Amino acid sequence: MENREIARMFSDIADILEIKEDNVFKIRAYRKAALNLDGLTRDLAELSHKELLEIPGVGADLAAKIEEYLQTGAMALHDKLKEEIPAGVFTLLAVPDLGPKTAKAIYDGLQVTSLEELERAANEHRLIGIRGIQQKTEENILRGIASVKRGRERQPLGHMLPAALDLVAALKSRAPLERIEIAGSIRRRVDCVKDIDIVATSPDPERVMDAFVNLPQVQTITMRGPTRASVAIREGVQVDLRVVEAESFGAALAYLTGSKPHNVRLREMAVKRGMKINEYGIFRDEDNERLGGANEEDVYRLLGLPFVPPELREDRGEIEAALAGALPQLVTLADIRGDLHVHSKWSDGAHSIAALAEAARQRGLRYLAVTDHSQGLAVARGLTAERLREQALEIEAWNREHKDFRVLHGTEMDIQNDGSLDFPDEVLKKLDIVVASIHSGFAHDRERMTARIVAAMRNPWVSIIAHPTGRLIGEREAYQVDMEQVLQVAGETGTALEINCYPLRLDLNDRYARRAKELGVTVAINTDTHASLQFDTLSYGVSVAQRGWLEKSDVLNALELPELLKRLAAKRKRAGNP
Ligand code: DGT
Ligand code: CA
Ligand code: ZN
Repeated sequence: MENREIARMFSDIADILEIKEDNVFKIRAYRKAALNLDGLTRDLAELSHKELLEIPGVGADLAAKIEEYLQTGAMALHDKLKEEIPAGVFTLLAVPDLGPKTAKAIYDGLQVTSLEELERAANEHRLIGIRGIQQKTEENILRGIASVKRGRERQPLGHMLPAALDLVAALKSRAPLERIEIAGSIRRRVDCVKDIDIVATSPDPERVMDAFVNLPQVQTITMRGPTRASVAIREGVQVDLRVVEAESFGAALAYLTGSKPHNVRLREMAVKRGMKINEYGIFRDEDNERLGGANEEDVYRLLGLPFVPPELREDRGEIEAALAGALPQLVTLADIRGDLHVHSKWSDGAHSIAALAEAARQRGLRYLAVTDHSQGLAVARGLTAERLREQALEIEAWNREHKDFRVLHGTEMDIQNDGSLDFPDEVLKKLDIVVASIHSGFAHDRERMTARIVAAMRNPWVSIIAHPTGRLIGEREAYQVDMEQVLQVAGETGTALEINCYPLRLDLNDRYARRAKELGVTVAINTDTHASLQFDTLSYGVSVAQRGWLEKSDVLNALELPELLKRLAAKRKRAGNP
């Protein structure tokens, strides 16, 4: 997949253009395209020219640049611009919240060219005064440096899972394999992972090793043995492959899937029962007799446990639940009936309402809510109340023609900087659903941020809070917010909270999703689609829900349409609105 590289190049171009004070619209287009390429679940090389143009932010000009890179492996504009800016500036740009102009100013003023030097300068308060930097900014920069250092070691699941699947497919086509599985944190669907762990069986491990280290994705070979090898693919991502005996496959898979704390618990249980579990199998202590290990189920069965889904293996109570026969019936992708956060051409989406509905129906969904941005969000061409009324007519007309699928009319209403909502109740009450979210004022303190969200939830017409913490994995930390209070008020007011499926958001994360369930808060798993390809990201949101122990009944958009409509009406009724 070239998606990541091209996204990075676009983001570089945007940064340099910003330093050069070029056209703001051009800069914005590159940034938007970069973000959307990053979140794409399909390989850019597989997309037609027409499909490229459907990616938000990608017009003819940027599509040509993508094609140029796919054909030649280079992008002339990127290379030319990059020569104009000292490399040290790019190192600094990796720090979240450090804008291009500030990075350039720090570089020019202090000759700082590495993160370590930047950290020292910030600790010695030498940044204060540069382009208006104050102590608070300096603290933010230090936090940013810490997150980059962590980030160097970890990558979003949205990048790593496709990369891992890509490797497995390539290996399957080049070597004789019997079984092959991705293990480690990727199999557990952790949102941010360190490396790729793969386990396989083969009649000819040597040939598998050969094929593996010679894969086109491989950049360096770290280690190569007869049944085990480690390589680095692009961006230094480490990949470990082990070929094991068929009789050990299940035990090796369980061992390598982890998590480590989960495995420790399993081994302790085994010891108590006179057994030993390791990556080769499950053995009886007294005579070392092999009891199982070919299949992962053996491990759990021999411990007297039901199979524990990988998403739960974190030692967060799953062993106790398994022992008590109380593991959750996790929600699955097939349970999802609709999508309640979708953008059309009316604001900043790529597709018409009809096209979105058709794409959603083809994926087996039965309804979707069109929730274009509200007027306050000018950059996303937010809708005024007047435009919203026009949109209602189009949706009504569409629904009259189609009986097997329902388009709900909604809005993604901006929670403004001062905490007020972008539409008055008279506008909101005409809609089927209201999604509210924060798109500005990320720097407010915890109290103010929490108050903004709480106020939105107390409005009887607000159905869902979208991407409640605002994080972008690897790019932007969550804003300061008291999530416990947000979750409590969501429960009190009957407001749903979203798990946003966009792979760099996954917001709520797994822990907040679990807390939501504990508090009886309903969760909506929404794609925030801006182009119909993005419906494919639903699986990422479902994974987060699974890691949060959510069951079908915890998920708003797992409801059939009539029940959904009743549920949406319930909050309004509670507040005395018919
Ligand atoms: P990460 O950090 O995202 O790669 O997370 P994991 O869970 O994939 O961790 P990793 O790659 O270090 O190891 C893969 C699995 O192998 C891990 O989940 C459990 C197992 N494992 C690794 N090292 C140890 C160990 O020292 N003891 C035990 N019991 N298991 C280990
Ligand atoms: Ca791993
Ligand atoms: Zn949205």
